[in-house]
Amino acid sequence: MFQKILIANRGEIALRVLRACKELGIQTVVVHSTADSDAMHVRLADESVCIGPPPSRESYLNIHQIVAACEITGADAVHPGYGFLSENAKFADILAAHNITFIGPSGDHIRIMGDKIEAKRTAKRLGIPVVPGSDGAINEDKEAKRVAAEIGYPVIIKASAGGGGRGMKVAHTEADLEVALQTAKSEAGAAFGDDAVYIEKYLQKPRHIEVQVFGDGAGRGVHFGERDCSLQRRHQKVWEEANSPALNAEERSRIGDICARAIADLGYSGAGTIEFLYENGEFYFIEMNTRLQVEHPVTEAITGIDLVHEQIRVASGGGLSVRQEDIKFNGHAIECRINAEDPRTFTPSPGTITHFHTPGGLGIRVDSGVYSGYKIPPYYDSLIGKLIVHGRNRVECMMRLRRALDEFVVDGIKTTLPLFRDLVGNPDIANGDYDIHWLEKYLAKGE
Ligand code: MV4
Repeated sequence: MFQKILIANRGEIALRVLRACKELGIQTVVVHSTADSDAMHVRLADESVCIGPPPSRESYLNIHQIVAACEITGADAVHPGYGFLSENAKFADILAAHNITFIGPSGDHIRIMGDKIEAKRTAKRLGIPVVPGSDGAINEDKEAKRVAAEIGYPVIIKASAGGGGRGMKVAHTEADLEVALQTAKSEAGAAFGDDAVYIEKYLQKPRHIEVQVFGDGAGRGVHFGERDCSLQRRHQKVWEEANSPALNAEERSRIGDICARAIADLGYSGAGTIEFLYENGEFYFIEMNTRLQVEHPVTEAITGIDLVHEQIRVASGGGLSVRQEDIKFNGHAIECRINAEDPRTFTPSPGTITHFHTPGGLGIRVDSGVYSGYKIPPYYDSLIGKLIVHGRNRVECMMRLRRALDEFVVDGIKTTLPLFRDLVGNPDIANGDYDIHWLEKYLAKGE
């Protein structure tokens, strides 16, 4: 087991990882920018190293500073959290070259999944169902027209270096295709320095369902069920739940088993998420994330398994603590992302939190690094906390969520709490009847 882990992140996820380290008796080091000196995780860590000024590029993304902090403190592993360097293959490789363990998959696995064309090719080879479309990159209008005619319109053109919704163009008819292809290519070239694009059938009303997987790096793979992350705005998830209200147990274990087998065959190590669009009873792979995700607590709630403990165990060579048959799904969980934003426009609202009171009681978890009197710096994302509620079934979970939202107090700044208070009273949400466009339509109506 590791002696000392360096946490290369900030905010609620830095605290989340710190808690797991403490439970496992592992010493902790956090690195932070000058804007985060007052952060809770900095206070709670055994050691902290200030690695630079507020801009992420000069601190949380500064590989040399982080490696230096490992050397100075004698950390033997790094947990990257999510965002920042968590899916940076070069970072994983550099740590390996310094004999420091990256708590995550190999640089090569990160690289494969970062290239969305290669990721899709790999998924297909491993028996994962993918969205119909081109087999590789598309360069010529003629090629694009041939593929589009074959799969049928509408089609979507995506950047291979994109992901997470960046660099996509929809073509509804052949007349739209040339412009869509050229725009997609030039935008991809400008944004990512790589203009490779591919084509897929455009699914019009899918849900976003993702499967939590884990590999031990030695040929074993398991799945921890799925999360439904359809409720989003501009590709920012707002509300996530497990299980998906759209799936039955048979569909869950069918797609889960396919994913677990694929992860085993790939020799993948650590936590991963295989993302699907789900429409008319079919799953279509779109991307794989090679990190722990923001919404992992809903999976922890329904499985009772600490996924950060598992990440640390696997990275240290101790293997997974569970076999597939040990993983049972119990009840229902919902996560609300509490952002320091206007609840309607989502404009960031940094500033001082004058009063912070979190709900409690059975089935309630709040992951947050903020406290009364804390000043939210304006340099980073606006997530200030996550409310995760568990119940024996979805109805109980929703009742408990409504009560927890009533108890939650965040004064001094605007937050997304009022949006969630509206959503828990909405009949579509109560019925679990929503797709990836539901929230944006709801917000546009201004209900
Ligand atoms: C799609 C799609 C429809 N059809 N692909 C957006 C994020 C990126 N991970 C993939 N995305 C989409 N890919 C096909 N073939 C619609 C989306 C999409 C979306 C996906 C998941 C969650 C929210 C979304 C919002 C808009 C579009």
